[in-house]
Amino acid sequence: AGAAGMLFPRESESREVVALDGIWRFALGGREEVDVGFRQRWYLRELPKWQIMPVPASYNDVTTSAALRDHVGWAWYQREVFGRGRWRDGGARVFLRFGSVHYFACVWVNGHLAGNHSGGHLPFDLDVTALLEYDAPSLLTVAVNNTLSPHTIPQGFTAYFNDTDMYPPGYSVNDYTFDFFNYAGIHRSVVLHTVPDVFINDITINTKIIGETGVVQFDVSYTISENEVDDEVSCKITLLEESNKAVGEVSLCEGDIMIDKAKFWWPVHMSNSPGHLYLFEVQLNHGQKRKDVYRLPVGIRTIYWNETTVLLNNKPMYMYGFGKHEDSILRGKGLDHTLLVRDYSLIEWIGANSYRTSHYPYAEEALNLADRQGILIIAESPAVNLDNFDSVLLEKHKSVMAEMVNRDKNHPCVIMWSISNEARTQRKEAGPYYKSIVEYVKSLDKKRPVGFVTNRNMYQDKAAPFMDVIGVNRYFSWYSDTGDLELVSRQVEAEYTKWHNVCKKPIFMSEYGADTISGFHQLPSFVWTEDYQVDLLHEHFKAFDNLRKKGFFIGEMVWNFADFATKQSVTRAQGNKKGIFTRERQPKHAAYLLKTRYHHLANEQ
Ligand code: BDP
Repeated sequence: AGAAGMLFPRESESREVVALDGIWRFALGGREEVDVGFRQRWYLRELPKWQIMPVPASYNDVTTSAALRDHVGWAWYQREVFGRGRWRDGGARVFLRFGSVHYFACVWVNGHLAGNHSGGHLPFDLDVTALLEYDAPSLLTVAVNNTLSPHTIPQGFTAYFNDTDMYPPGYSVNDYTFDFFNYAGIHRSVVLHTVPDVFINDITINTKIIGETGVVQFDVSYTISENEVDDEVSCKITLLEESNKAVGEVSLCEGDIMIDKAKFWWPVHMSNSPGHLYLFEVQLNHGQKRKDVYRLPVGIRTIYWNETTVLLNNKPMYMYGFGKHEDSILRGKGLDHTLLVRDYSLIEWIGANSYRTSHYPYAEEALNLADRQGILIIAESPAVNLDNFDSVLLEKHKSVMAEMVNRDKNHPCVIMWSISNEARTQRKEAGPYYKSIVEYVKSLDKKRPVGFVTNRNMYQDKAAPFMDVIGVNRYFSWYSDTGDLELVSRQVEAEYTKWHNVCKKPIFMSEYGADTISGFHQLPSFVWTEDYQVDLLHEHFKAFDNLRKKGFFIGEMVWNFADFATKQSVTRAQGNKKGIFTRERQPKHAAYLLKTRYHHLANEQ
């Protein structure tokens, strides 16, 4: 697994990509570790008693069945795929790539196990060259399991109920403490893609700015088959303007390209042509023969940080944006291009410059768009609400961070890594755990600050000392001092000032907000009404303006961009309603207030 590296599948002269999105066959399995589907070997033939299911999508909300929505355990997907004879004839290697399957996936091609992957939100690639039929259909079967445990990321637990007067024998629930619905299924696109026998398997880009010169440092790695000779491999690198004009060319697999009078990558509002990208083209040759071509959009920008600021192209940046979710009606966490474009259009409308991929890595399609639109992204790992820390979890967490950094390292939009959200970091074990994970992430990427988001106390947080940047979530006048809006600005200012004084790091408010049911109104404002959300935001803004003058406060991110689904609970009204937009992506009243503020901040840039 993973032999093709984590390069986003792109077509080229040497690469083909075949989309497998569409309607698949689907059948529910059970909760046992060794499922009926394994025992009866469902991967050998057509699934018994199947129904239809769209891919990509969470399976939960597609049909009218509560059993399907609330299913815990195995679910089986299946379809035919078609290997072209020309792939085999040309000696290509064929990979099957899943953008994300939540949570655990087992994949078979023509009855043979192609591989496993554990962890949603991140892609995996399986070499199926030897398993496929060519110029004939092949049977592709995927078993998915959404059961969470203390060693999955995010964590969950199974609670057993032994009172047989009240519960049926063996009754148990798989539960979790994080605040969004544990949607499951094949969440992102699936493709078959080919690479030639000698192929580019990874590219690492770092950029520097020296005066008006942009420097693109690159490192291309490649794979050759055992019987080929390594020293016959060479790279030809061309850096192109969008117009296709070459601005630099070198024949090295590792080195620098200098661009005089370069156009740098800027976020929105800091330049009139934000999101400027060049195209980094790699041609891999073996002897005299061109083998592989891959084109990667790159942006030239720098990030530096100190105890008070994060500098983008040497200018202090201020983030005004959102915590978000991948969430929508019917498709749950399934990738949806319409939703993606709508969300980016709303971000532009409201004048935000940033968001955090709370609480897991988002689809690469979202990052590709953010690169172009100049949106700043805090890339967060799926480690939300970690509750206990042990060495097994640490290893799992590290491997998730590696998958995420590997996937996202070349995106200019990604300006920071967030290791986790609201972990129980007051625990003693959190100290060594976070020290180790921060060191590890820094060994993978030295060019971005490493941070996390906490809701703990600044004196008790054992992870905070290891961070470059700290996001703090607080719900003043919502979860604490409910209804006492007059306390908000004092509390925000006091709290965030104290955080900086104790930790000596740049601090931002990563979450604040109020549940608001669209259409509820009351004056004077009252909890759950649109009026209350407006007032609560307004009170926060006063504190933000004061904090900004103190020189360590680097951002405000309201919770949440839009309403989103949660598990059923009496504290949630058909999901979390803290959205500035409804789940249908229409504005609540507060959207207009936020628009005024964000446009004002934009004009200051
Ligand atoms: C914070 C969490 C976020 C929740 C939010 C809330 O980080 O996931 O949705 O609170 O309660 O604790 O709305």
